[in-house]
Amino acid sequence: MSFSRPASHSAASLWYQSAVIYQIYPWSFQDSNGDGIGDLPGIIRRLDYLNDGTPNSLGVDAIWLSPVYPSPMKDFGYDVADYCNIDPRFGTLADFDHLLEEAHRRGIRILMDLVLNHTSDQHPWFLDSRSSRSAPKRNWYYWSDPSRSITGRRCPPNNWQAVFGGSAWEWDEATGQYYLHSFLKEQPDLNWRNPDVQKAMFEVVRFWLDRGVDGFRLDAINWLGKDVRWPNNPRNWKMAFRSYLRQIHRYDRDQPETHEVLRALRALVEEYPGTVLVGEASSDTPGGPAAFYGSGTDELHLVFNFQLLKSRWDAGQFRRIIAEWDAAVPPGGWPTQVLSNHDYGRHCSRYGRGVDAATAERRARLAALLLMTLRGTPFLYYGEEIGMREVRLRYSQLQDPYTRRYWPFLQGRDPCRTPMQWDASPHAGFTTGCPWLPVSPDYARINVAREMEEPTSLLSLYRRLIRLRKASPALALGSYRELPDGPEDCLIYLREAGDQRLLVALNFSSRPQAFAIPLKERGTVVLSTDPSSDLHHFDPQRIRLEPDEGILVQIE
Ligand code: TEU
Ligand code: CA
Repeated sequence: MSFSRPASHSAASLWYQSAVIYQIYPWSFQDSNGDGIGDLPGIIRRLDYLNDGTPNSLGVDAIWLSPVYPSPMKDFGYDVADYCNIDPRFGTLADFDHLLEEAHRRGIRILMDLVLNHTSDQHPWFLDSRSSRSAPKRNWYYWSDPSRSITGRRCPPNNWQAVFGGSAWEWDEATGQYYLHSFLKEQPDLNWRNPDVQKAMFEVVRFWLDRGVDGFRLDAINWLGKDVRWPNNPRNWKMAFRSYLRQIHRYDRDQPETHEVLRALRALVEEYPGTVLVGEASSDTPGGPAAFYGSGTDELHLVFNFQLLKSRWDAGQFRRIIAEWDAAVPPGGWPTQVLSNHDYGRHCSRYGRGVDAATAERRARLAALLLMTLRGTPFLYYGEEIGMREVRLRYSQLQDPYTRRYWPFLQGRDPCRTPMQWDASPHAGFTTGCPWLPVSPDYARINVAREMEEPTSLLSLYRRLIRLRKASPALALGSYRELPDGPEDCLIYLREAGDQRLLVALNFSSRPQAFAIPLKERGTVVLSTDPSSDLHHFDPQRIRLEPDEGILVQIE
């Protein structure tokens, strides 16, 4: 079952196209030493759950590990103070090597989260940079003189806003200049126009690839370039609660040099066959996230598309987004599919908002069928497979500065970052200590142990879908073709590879749907999301879907 890096570029290098990738938020997956914080030894203990080579396990092929580097944890690891080590909260480099070895032994690959745009303000590079205007690393970050108001008062160089609120410029008294931070003031932006920055960061990439890591999730890539003439951003006249959304981000990100960096990074990882780069770009980046595939083979292998997870639950919206994304990815690139993550929340809560519990449960099952049968690499967020919900928290329980700043007006991010729910023991088996965020009160019902034994549980559905996907070239690598002839509230598509043809029919409505489609061949229903369904024969002239039901059909 284990594997090693391919000797050269071959089909094995394209492993990520048929893989199912699982995001672990290390703070919340499994604590092993009772401090209430997840850690690497804890993840090792849970690898068999992720994939032990038998149908009992979830069957995922790779883990994307949110940052585990030394960090002051102002942004829970996305403020990196040392790119070539492990934060003591999570363990040691030896623990990491052990995790890598144990994962590889099970055929599970590991992607690290690489935060290119900024470091922690406690990183030695920034401590040097801010030490004086003539410091060797002064130009590794963006520094600028203040502007002056008409009354002569000192002001930031321009109107740029930080993603997490307030000006994107922080005054540094010691050297009498401002420095730029697109996110928190504790996350100063690196100056990627400086070749020394690229050189240093590429040494970090080699450090982890030489250790055997299988790739990287690249954080906030469309922020990498800035217009260093510091022009003001134009106003965005749409009403928005956050000051960041009241600007058009024409100059503080999305600059051409980002593509130069990504092409250089791609060239580097090509020296390590089988390495994958998956980029995170904001949905409103010009040209859409697909722009970061470049020609298809000279920038990133995969890029997240957040349109689906930002869309309301509507067949027409989903139909349009899926078709646009499928067409946008250039040949040589490969789509991704994602419905939940550590920033944008859990889809079970999102699609369950405003409907009764039974409908929410049916929608969660339908979303699982959609995610696992679309064309493109599916990314699962830890706990999504058991139907974890977002947790209502009191202000005093909040940890994330972004969530605290906008609470209670915006849901924020802590509610989707609560501990994994393993079983019905105290703290859901996540920790023997006091968890850093509270475990959801529904853990006695929503947990791995209970659902593992329940054949009709959501976990059992995900396990079955992942197995079907891995056994089916049409699902893993086949074409996507929508069949537009069904009801408006239904999404119907074909996945085809060679002589294998699979049809998926999803009823996004809570009404039964009975209809015909102009397909000549009949089929066999392989799976329904409705546990009570005994559907077997499929007749395209007489299709019937129960409310919120989806079916997977093998076409004869
Ligand atoms: O996210 C970038 C990003 O766009 C998100 O910050 C999003 O805008 C925000 O969470 C509001 O929903 C990446 C990481 O995924 C995020 O966790 C980090 O906080 C951020 O970069 C800074 O590194
Ligand atoms: Ca711990």
